[in-house]
Amino acid sequence: MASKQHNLSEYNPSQVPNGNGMRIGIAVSEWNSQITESLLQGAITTLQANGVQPNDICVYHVPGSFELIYSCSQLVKEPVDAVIAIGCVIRGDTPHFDYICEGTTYGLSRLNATQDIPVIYGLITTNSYEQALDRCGGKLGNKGDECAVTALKMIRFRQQFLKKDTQK
Ligand code: DLZ
Repeated sequence: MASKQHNLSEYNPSQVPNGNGMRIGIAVSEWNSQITESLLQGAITTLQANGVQPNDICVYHVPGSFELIYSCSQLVKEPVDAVIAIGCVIRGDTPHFDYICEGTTYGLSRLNATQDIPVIYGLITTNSYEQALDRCGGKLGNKGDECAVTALKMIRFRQQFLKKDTQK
């Protein structure tokens, strides 16, 4: 959460699992690309800072945030341990904002509820371009960093259950 209390880039490294051997798929929207590319760089830097090998990070670009649903639904079928969805929707003067935010959020939520691989929500939804800049490396940190940390923690979460299955 980005707030006065919490910066999106702050995390406790001792609580982040080592990502060596973990494979991450990332889908990135081309809309508002200045923002989404900064989010992507944040995610990649933080994944690598926590042990993920560069060859284990697979990045795919899609036209807009709405296409994150389809692309992530395909990525979860690939040999990856987690998928990060990166997009940025800025409120304009059409209802598109609400449709895209709701549709994308619902689509990604459904993937999390129905598929085995965690899908991390890296969609920034803001009223203004400035607010988006604040969240992609500006005064509120970088949501890409937060997504990377979340991906590693969710992979560890899942591994706990995989271990239990093999012990049966
Ligand atoms: C159409 C549209 C609009 C108006 N705004 C955004 C936006 O702010 N952020 C974004 O990622 N995508 C936007 N799009 C494009 C849609 O996500 C989608 O790519 C198109 O509707 C085609 O399916």
